[in-house]
Amino acid sequence: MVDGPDTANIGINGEMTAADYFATNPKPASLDKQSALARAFIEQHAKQNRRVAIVTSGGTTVPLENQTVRFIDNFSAGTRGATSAEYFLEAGYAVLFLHRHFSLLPYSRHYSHSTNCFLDFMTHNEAGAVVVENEYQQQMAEVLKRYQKAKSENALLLLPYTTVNEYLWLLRELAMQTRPLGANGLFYLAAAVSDFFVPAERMVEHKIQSSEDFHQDMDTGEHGREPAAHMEGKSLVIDLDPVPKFLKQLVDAWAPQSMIISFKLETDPSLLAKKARYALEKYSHHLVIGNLLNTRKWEVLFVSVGRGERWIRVPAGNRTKSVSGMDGDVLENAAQREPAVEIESLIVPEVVKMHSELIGKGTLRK
Ligand code: 9Z3
Repeated sequence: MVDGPDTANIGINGEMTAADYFATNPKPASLDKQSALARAFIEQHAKQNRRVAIVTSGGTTVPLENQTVRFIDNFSAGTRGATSAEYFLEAGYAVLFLHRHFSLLPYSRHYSHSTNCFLDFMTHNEAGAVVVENEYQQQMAEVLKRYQKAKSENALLLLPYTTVNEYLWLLRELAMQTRPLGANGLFYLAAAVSDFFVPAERMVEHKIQSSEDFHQDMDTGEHGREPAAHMEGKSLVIDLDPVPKFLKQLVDAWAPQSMIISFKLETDPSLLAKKARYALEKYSHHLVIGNLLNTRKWEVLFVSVGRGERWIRVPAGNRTKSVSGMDGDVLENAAQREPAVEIESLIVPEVVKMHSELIGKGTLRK
């Protein structure tokens, strides 16, 4: 174990601790550069006494090979994080946006992965110059104005990650830099983080061969543990380790002065409240926002110590919006239906209110 803030995490039942994790999984090559960018960003906003939201967004990958051909991924597109980031900026926060590479980004999200490709928003004018179609002028002008304001104030810093290892190193690094913000720092952990991973010591170097004629030897490595992925006959067998629980470290050691909000994702409605409550008790942070995969754009459950449990819902009458397809048809597929009101426009002001209350009461540790 290394000395420092991680030593508070004692492994139980032989589970890997956060300290062990960082001692045995390699620091990403991009970390120092990202860390320097974050430090300058935090310094600037700490000087201005501005609140800063550290928003995490999008899924994390779990590579199966060091020279990665195959990896495990999850569904998250980064909608929650990118949308929330815009509302935090609107509420006067600066936003450190820790996101999965190529997932949705604040502002550009309106045009990047949408039903229409960005080229569908464009046309030629009479002089042949490329311009925005008339029907999109107003909406695009509004988004552009907000985007340019954020840019001119240097209020949005985008830091990408891809693997769960990059995510964890980056989160820890940023968290430990938030001290100068004091109670003005807020963590909004919307990323869909892998629960299982391949530790470095169990990762094979080369592409796993599917053909029986080319099967590699099972290299047990210096720790004597078998590779996490290998072929057995014609089957690929994958045996993943649990990702150590980092929330406790974040709350107790890395950023104890910040407001911390985690998300809890479930698919079984009967488990959601129970699991959200459990997380709040276990990690003793400020707020758990529970959501179900299928209804996450319409309703979320706030669970906090001070305010108990309450649902935040898109109001009836704003539950659906027709989405135009490329051919102008209204899409009937429910999966492509969107609420007319973004639920993040309801979530973020509530979170901001709670943050103000915590700052006001002086309950955030310094
Ligand atoms: C969430 O629950 C997010 O709201 C979603 C957003 C990932 C559902 P999209 O990106 O989806 O808008 O498509 N994030 C947290 C998921 C998570 O990994 N939570 C951990 C858990 O449930 C706790 S930190 O155990």
